[in-house]
Amino acid sequence: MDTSRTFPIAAEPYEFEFTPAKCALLIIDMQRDFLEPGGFGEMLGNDVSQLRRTIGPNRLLLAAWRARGLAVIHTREGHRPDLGDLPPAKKIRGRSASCIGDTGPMGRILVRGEPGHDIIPELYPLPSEPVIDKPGKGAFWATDLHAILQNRGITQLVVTGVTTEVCVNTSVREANDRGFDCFVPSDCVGSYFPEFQEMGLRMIKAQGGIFGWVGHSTALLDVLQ
Ligand code: C5J
Repeated sequence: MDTSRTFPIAAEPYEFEFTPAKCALLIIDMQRDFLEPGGFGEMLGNDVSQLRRTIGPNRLLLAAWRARGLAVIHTREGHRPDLGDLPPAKKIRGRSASCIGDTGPMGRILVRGEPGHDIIPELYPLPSEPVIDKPGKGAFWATDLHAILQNRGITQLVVTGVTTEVCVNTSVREANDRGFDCFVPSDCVGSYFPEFQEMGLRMIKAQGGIFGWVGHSTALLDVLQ
């Protein structure tokens, strides 16, 4: 397969011109605290099965990307152990009994180096795959992601992960403003809330693809396999 070729991929609002050699798989925040039973997300009362259904499709996509030697980048949301990068507004938001930095079911909540902050074993990064530690919802803010993508000649992103309406949407919008074309496979992104899953995807593809394209992972796999 010639990865520098362009393949039209079925998508909304219209086909996505997929050029594998120029396209990174950006997997957002598939962290134990968000996805695993007994983690912080479930402790807050969320139904983690809504996120866990994305693990299988992400595994297939990740395997196909790796098999073709294409760029894979992972992100994790979290903060320095000294919490020096945690805005006070983010810490107190929600008036929850447990907040970022406190001890949760899988170590200190959203703190780098803690078990709950790490990526789920099913999608664990290879040593060659950059892991972007981000203090915010967007993958570009206060990170070196843009430089890494530019240095590899990446112009397109397939964005997967959780949650659809928060970190996936924020990262797609940041990427779009920086000139990247983003394709979001609907089966590889998840929200705790079905209505936000639907609206999060509709917002991306609305108005002629105002932030990007939405499709299904099988359309990418058909090209890569
Ligand atoms: C992510 C969040 N990853 N919902 N974080 O979406 O706080």
